[in-house]
Amino acid sequence: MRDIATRPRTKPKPKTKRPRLHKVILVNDDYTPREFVVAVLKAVFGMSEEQAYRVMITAHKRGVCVVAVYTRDIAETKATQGTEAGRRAGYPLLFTTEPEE
Ligand code: TYC
Repeated sequence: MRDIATRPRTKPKPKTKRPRLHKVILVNDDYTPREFVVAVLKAVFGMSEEQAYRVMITAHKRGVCVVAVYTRDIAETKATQGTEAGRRAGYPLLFTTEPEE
């Protein structure tokens, strides 16, 4: 009787790839007060006053600024929290996400 293979002949390939990171991007607008943007950056992203001011003023001048990078779920949650905080206060503040290359 011939041998019957009971085990796979090749080792399973270990899945060690790190998950792709996603950027959270702050988008400028003409209506949200600067201090409000700074307060949201501090509350949602745990930034200091100085870090938050720098990110806010960069978005204000250039149109957008990368706030931070996270795994996809966390990036999307934080972007939603920031955008929602603006919406609740009646501002068009917008955070978006984008996968890193
Ligand atoms: N441009 C806004 C103002 O002059 C401030 C602001 C900065 C709004 C960054 C949004 O992502 C933003 N009041």
